[in-house]
Amino acid sequence: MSIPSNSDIDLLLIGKTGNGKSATGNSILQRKVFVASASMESVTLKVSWDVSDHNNTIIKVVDGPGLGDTRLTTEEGLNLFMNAMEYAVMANSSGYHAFLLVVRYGGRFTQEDQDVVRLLKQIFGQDFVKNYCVLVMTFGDNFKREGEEFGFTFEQWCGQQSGVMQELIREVQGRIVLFDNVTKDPVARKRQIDDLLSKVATLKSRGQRYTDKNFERAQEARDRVRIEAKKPMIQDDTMFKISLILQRLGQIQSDFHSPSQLQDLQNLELETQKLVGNIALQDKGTGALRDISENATAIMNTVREAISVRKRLDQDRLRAQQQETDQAAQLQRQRETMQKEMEEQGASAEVVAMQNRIRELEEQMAREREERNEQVAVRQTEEQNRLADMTQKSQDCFLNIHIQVDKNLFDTIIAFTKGIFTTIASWFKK
Ligand SMILES: Nc1nc2c(ncn2[C@@H]2O[C@H](COP(=O)(O)OP(=O)(O)OP(=O)(O)O)[C@@H](O)[C@H]2O)c(=O)[nH]1
Ligand SMILES: [Mg+2]
Repeated sequence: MSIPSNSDIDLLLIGKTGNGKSATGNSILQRKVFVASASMESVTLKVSWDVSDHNNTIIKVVDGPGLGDTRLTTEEGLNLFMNAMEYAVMANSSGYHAFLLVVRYGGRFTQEDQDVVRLLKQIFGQDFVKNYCVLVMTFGDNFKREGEEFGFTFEQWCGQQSGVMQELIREVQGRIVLFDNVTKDPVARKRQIDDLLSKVATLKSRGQRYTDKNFERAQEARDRVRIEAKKPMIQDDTMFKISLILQRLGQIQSDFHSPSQLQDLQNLELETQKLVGNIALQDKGTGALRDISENATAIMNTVREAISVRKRLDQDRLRAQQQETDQAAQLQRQRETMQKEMEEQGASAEVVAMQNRIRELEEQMAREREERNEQVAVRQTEEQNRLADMTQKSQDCFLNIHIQVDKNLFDTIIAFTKGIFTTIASWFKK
C-alpha cells in the first residue's frame, strides 16, 4: 500500500515515544487524526497519514511509532520501529521535505534522548539531521508559563542551552519551533504552523526531498542496528557453543593415546569453523559482531594448534622409529658379514676386529637412541607447554566475553570451564 503523493509539503514525525508526535500531527492538520495519549506504553504502533490545506498549501503529515526505553534495547522493539520507518519512506514515493524531530519541553535531555538521535542518524543517514530536520519542541504551554514567570523568550532559551541540546540546535541550524498542542487559541494554532512552514522553507535541501534513494544509502548502517539488536542472543548462543567445544577439546586432549584423537580434533575443528562462519554470516560485513567473532576464532585457532601439535609429535615419533629401524638393519648386515667371514676363515684377526666394530656400533646405537628419545621428550614437552599456553589464552579470552546472561548460569559455565582447563593443564604437565 502506498501513500498518495499529491501534496505540496510532506512531513514525517519522528522522535522518542510520548514526546507528542501524534499531538503535533493533529495540530498541523488542525483536526484530530492521530491518537495522542498520555499512556506509559507506546501509543502509535503503525504508520498513518493525512493531508490538510493550509493557505492553499497541501500538507501531508505521516505519523508513526516512536523510540523508547525498551524500543532501544529489544530486538522486537527496534524491528517494529525500523520496519515502520522503512514503510514510511518506501510507501511515500515522492519523499519528504522535512523530518519533524519532536522533543519535549521540560525535564532534561537525557542519555536516552541522545541515543534516539544517534539511532535515527543510523537509520536515515548521518547527515539527515543537518539536511532535513526541523526540531519541534512540544509542551509549548509549559514553556509559556515558565517563560512568563521567569521572563525569557523562546529565542533566549534556545541561546542559553548547553551540551547535547545546544549541539542539536546547532546541527539543525536554528530550525526549531515551539508547539503548544493543547492551546485553544486559533491565532496561536495558526502561528505555530506558519512558523513551522517557514522553517521548512529555510532547509538547505529546499525543494529536494528525502527519498528512498537517500534511504538506501544508509542501508548498511541499518543492517548494523538490526544486528546489534540481535547481538545479546548471538552472544549467548556462541558462548554456549564455545563452552561445549572447550569441553570436547578437554576430553579429546586427555585421551592422547586414542587412535581416533587426530580425527576427533579435526571434527572439532570443523565445528569451530562452522561457528566462525555462522557469525560472519550474521555479521553481514558490518563488524557489529567483531568481538564475538574474535572469541570464536581464538577457540578455532587453539583447536588447529592442537591438531598441528599432534601431527608434529606423530612425525617426530615416526622419524625416530625410522632411524631405529635403519640402524638395526645396518647392524644386522654387519653381523651377517661377520658370520660369513667366520665360517670362511675361522676366528682370524679380521673377525676379531669385526666383532669389536659391531660392539662399538651397538654402543653407538644405544647412545643415539638415548639422545633421540631425549630430543623427542624435550620437543614433546615444549609443544605441550606451548599448547597449554594457548589454551590458557583461549580460556582468558572466553572468560572476558562480556555477556549479560543470567549470572548464575554464567558462574556455572565459568566453574565448569575452569574445571576443564585444570584437567587439560594437569595432563600437559604429566
Ligand atoms: N500539555 C501538553 N501536552 C501535550 C503536548 N503535546 C503532547 N501532549 C501530550 O503528551 C502525551 C503524549 O503525546 P502523543 O502525541 O501521544 O505522543 P507520541 O509521541 O505520539 O507517542 P507515541 O505514539 O507513543 O510514540 C499526550 O497525552 C498528549 O496530549 C503539549 O504541547 N502540551
Ligand atoms: Mg503517537
